Amino acid sequence: MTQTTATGPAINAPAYVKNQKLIAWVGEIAALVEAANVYWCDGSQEEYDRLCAQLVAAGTFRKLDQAKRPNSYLAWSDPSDVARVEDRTFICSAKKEDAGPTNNWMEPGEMRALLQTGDKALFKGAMKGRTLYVVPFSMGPLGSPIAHIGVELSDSPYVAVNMRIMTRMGKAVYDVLGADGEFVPCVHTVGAPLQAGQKDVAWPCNPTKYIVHYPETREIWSYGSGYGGNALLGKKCFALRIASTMGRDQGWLAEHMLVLGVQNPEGKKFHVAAAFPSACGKTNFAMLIPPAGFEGWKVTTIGDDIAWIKPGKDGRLYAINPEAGYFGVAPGTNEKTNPNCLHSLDRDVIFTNVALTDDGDVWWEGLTDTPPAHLVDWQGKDWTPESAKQADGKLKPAAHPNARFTVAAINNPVLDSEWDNPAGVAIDAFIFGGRRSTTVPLVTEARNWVEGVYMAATMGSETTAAAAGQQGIVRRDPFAMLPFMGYNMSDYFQHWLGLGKKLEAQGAKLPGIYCVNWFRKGADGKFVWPGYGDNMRVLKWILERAEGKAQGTEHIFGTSPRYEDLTWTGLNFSQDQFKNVTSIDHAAWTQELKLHAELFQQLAYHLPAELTEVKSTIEQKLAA
Ligand code: SAT
Ligand code: MN
Repeated sequence: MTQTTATGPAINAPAYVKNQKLIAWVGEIAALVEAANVYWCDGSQEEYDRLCAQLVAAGTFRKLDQAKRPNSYLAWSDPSDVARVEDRTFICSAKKEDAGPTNNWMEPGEMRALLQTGDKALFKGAMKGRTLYVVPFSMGPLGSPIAHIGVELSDSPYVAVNMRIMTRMGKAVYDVLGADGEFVPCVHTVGAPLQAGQKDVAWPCNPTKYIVHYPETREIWSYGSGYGGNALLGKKCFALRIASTMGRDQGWLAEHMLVLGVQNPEGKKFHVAAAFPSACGKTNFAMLIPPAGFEGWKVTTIGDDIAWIKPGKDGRLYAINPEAGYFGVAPGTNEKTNPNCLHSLDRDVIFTNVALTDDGDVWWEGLTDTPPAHLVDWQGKDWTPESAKQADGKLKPAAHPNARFTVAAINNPVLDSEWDNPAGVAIDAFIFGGRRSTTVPLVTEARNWVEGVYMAATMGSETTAAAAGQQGIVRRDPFAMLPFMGYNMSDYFQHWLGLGKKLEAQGAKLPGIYCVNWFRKGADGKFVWPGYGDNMRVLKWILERAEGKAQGTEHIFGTSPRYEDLTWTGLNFSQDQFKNVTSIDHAAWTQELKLHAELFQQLAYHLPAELTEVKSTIEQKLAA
């Protein structure tokens, strides 16, 4: 079938695409962006290989050594396009209050003028000289009642191949979509039109960037960036920002959570969903290897970043991982910190912004204790330990701190057998964790759902390289959702409270809520808690609590284990060190509560009264 539009290229929709709304929309966008041609992705291996070869020819990809790293590629981005751009991310709801004080907002008509309809609208002619790729994808197992479909139109073949790894992408999506199925339309351009005869660059992008969401019409428009969550629109844009609004309307949750399975030595299986801000080790936790002394325990991965959670008929909460791959942080990943992850990366990987070794393989900070004698860094420059030495004696990183790998979930040696189950897995516990060098203890159990929601709502974290901007300052990051909330944060708190109340009224036993902090530092500035596999000690306590087995001690805002309540086999960790990571300093908490008050002031509009009540109770206990 050949369709043409007044101004656009031939659409040439394949015969298996039956959805007229989709075809019409592709025609409309192709005309707007003046794409040179339209290519419909089928998601096949042949297509993947062909697009990767095309990216190699264009200089975007370098094929890594076939023996060392089979079927793997390395991309280096433009140095200005290395992370999510939170200050360029917009929630364009009709009313400003519905985006809330934590989001950038613009009136939808005004934004549309800027992007689509105005004289100088950014998307007008944005794909000149480029191919528009039609990328159909399912977030969640194809046809699952929890899954949803999206279609991304992008002028980036890098996006097309990454989407094939990160989502269920390809032809089969059209079978689910049928003639009149619903999909979330996602439009993406790198914002670098090519004039006739103009030579392309390896990583086209634009200094002007817009990551835009229209929650009411469930649309995503992304301009100017080719990197990660800015461009792979199924991930943060759809699976969190748009999906969170769908969840609010339909009674479910879209969360920035990993999901893991844990089997105890008796063979009993549990499922845990855990929220941490970006680049706080979610992938490590999701692939944890229990330490010595935990024989018979087994941790398996359902997801490493995002969970969609729906109440089941039995009143329990069921989670799926809407993604099909991992877009994880490479630096710091090694044989000790995360061997499962390292082995996931043995083959079939797209690396972005790591360093290249002389033998055609990859390297990043932390992969080995001693760096190779020579590398080509992520900016394509020669790198040696001598030439990289900076004034402070530290080495200039060869890989960007936010360098990433894209790899299919099926590469994970500890992938959970239920990871693809359309029904999802029943959650036994929720964990929330920030990166805090002081104040917040190793682990605390909330005494009830409302106090758990309070803990999650007031979570703080020191910022990381996952977002452009200053690093290491503490910011409040409610539910680790601050950069990913699609609507008003206080309404979201209410949604959590309301869901809990509804399920409790049905007689359901809600999952326990826990707050953890792996990142307390000692006087020497070093982390006190060993983290990684040893987090199993905390996880075991949490699961035993959930079963009503383990003991703890109640304090001002919850229950924490005493030294004797954790299993210490195989680890030398003194009572003093334990005190260091669990002590609750009244002065620090008085200060912390002031910060909670500041947050609540910011979120005052629609802030649930239950949360202010929890805060007062903690304040009274602190004062007593
Ligand atoms: O949004 S990205 O996927 O680029 C990175 C992150 O914040 O996890
Ligand atoms: Mn994330």
